[in-house]
Amino acid sequence: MRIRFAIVSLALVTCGISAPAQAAPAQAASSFASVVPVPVSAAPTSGVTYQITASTSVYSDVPTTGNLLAQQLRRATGYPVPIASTPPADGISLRLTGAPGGEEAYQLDVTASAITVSANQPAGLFYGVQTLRQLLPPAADSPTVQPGPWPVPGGRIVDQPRYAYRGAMLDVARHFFPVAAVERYLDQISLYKINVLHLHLSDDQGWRIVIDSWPRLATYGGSTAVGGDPGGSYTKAQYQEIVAYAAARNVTIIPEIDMPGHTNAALASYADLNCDGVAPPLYTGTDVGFSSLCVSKELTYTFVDQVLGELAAMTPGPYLHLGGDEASSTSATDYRTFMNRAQDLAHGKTVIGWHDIVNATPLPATIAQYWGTSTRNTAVANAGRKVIMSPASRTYLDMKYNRKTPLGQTWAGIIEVRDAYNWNPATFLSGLPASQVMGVEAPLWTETIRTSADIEYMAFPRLPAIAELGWSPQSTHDWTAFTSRLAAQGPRWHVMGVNYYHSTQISWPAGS
Ligand code: IFG
Repeated sequence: MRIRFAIVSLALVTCGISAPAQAAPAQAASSFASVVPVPVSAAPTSGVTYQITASTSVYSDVPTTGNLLAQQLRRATGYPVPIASTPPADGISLRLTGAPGGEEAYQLDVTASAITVSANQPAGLFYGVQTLRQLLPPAADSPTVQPGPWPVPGGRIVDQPRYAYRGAMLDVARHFFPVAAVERYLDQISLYKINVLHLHLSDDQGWRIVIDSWPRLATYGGSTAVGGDPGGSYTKAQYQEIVAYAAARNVTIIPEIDMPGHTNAALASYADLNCDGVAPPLYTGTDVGFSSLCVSKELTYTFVDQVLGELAAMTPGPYLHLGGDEASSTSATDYRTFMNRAQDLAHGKTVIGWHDIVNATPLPATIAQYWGTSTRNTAVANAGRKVIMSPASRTYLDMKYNRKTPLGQTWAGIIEVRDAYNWNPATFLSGLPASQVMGVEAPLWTETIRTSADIEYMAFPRLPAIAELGWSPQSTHDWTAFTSRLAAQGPRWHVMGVNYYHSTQISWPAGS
């Protein structure tokens, strides 16, 4: 439709007739039925609407969250939206006065005269605001001033998450993404109540974080990328900026240094790290499983200890991810020896490993991240530990949507939106007790992904599907209902400039 319109416009313009201005998408009024992830309970009050106006102010018991909301509203409405020093009778109040549930629970009340978000902890307040954002017209997410009106439908929402761990992973090793691109992704995933961003910081093709005691890791190991594309790495200050930006959006950063495999960038940077003392060349291909740290050298453990020490010191979150996947060039015995020692070098952090780690002797608190394609893996099911569910056949955002998708891979299957949505994290892995499922995570590997537009094309609309599986009760799981909630996100993504894939499984509103 849009292409035909463009051609007609071009024809009109070339013969001197000015084309009619393209109508902006009509102010798609949002409703309680369009919130993703779907809330535990949502009771609209028919006929009641709160209007955000030039006199609307914001009060917040948590200044960061109040400021984020006020800044967004100022940007889109052009109204002053001042920060009030006490809860305004006719404005928006974010209060730590309690809500049914835990630290991420919230209650949102919208009446004709005021909006109140109440929660037990700052996290819940942030999530109540994300829901409020989705009740506003999509234009409220515009980076530039839009005409109103700015109605918020009246009613009450009481909500809390199913799982505490609701993650996205970005592989910044195969291709490097600057701070601004990571922050853009943080803006997008936190709107859907994702609370973890796992950064895959090292691999065969690149090392992406400065380590003072091993400087060549970043300067040399970070100098390239897949296909010889530009490299890059984060200074410690830049990493801290990402951590702070994430924290303001209630996202915990989990850094991953993959080991003992996926280590060519480190081995290329320091000859002494190699068993034979010879540094391999930098690698810009996309093979996996060909590299291994030298398990028999004591220097290897000094390296791991110092790298993890510096990483832990700049990571306020409770987790370090040690990778452990695809160690095809490490013998089973060496793998056990190495992973068992590496887990003791996590400097007080809880270790997460790809589920291959169950082949070593994981510490009791060590968490396994399941990335298999199968619903059967007895070693993981019987491991007696917390599991993060990232089945590649459902959650790997680098899988193509269909055979024609220009980006991505197909080894774990073709994943359309319905495939990403239609599974249950609690029962996917047969034999795994539901109580051991800690949550879900959607990894985006970047062998074929180079830009924010590429990230968005692969992550949207499938990441919101994973976000709903992580947040909403299993009882609300319904593909048909989800498709209409997801369709309502299209106009918002259009306004935000999110380069999303217009899946043919969804009836996207015109102009979105
Ligand atoms: N598997 C590898 C990743 C990446 C991926 C691409 C894991 C845990 C294939 N390991 O997934 O490094 O190459 O889809």
